Amino acid sequence: MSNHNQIEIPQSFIALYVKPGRARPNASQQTVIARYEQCEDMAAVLTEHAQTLVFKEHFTEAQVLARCQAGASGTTSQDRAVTAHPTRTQPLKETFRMKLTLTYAPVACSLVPYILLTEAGARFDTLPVNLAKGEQHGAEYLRLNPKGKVPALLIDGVPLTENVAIQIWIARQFPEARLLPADPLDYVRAISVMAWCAAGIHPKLTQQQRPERYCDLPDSADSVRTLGSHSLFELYDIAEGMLAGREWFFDRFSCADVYFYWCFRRGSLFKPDLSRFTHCTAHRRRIEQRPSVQKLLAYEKQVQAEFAQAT
Ligand SMILES: N[C@@H](CCC(=O)N[C@@H](CS)C(=O)NCC(=O)O)C(=O)O
Repeated sequence: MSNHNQIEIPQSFIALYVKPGRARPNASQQTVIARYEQCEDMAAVLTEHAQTLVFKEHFTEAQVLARCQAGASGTTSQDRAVTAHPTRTQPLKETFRMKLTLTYAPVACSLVPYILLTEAGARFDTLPVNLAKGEQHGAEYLRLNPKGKVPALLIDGVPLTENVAIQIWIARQFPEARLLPADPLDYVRAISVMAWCAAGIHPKLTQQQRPERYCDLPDSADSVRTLGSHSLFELYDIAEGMLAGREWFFDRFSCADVYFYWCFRRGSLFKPDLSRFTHCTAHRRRIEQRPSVQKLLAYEKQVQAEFAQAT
């Protein structure tokens, strides 16, 4: 179908007016053309809006589409308002129906996504994993994460692994929580800190916890730990410099703060003397005042108690 101005109406649009078993549209040509033009106008407005969200507000394409979909299918005026006038202050969680499940173990680095999801106001479940019992190596868990590690974030049942990737996903999925810096250079610098936590600091913590994975010579555990703690302290020295005179690693609280918080807290649980790291300690105190972290700490205790009871 085409109108007098040579606008081509796609067959897929015309098909919307053709009832099952009928060959012809149940509306006049004029009506279909008018509706199509209206849709084109709306699409132009939405496209401009979507481009602003993607390029200026750093929303992902999936978020923009989810908002459009929520607006098209939603019945509440609030949902419609979100679609018509998206702003960064509107809670995205209303428009997101995806089911999130975090595999979680007390004290482990899975506390990072736990805190970030809480900061984002996301609704999520946890799947507690008892690492001491080796549940991470069981067939059931390996089906979720063949690497046998926490965290894994199940997004509508599909697992996402690796802490850095999970954190970036959360930050992008819940942009209104501003969990990564908006400035492009600071954004990648924050990822640089997170990658350093994952690839630089984390292995030194594992060296304290599991020295036998580093050297299987008899009676070597203590020297493996001592060697590891020297390099761990060198890394804390670097963080100490980064945090000097600052509240957070970047202009505001971000994923980098939460990940380093875990790195520092986990190290402290081996009971070394950390008194020289005054900035890292102050950073830890600051972060522990946040409601999200308080919630995590209470939850950690609860799971620890449940695990203790189960043994
Ligand atoms: N590269 C992974 C490492 C995760 C990891 O090592 N998790 C530890 C807890 S902090 C774990 O699950 N350990 C169990 C094991 O190694 O058996 C990530 O960054 O997510």
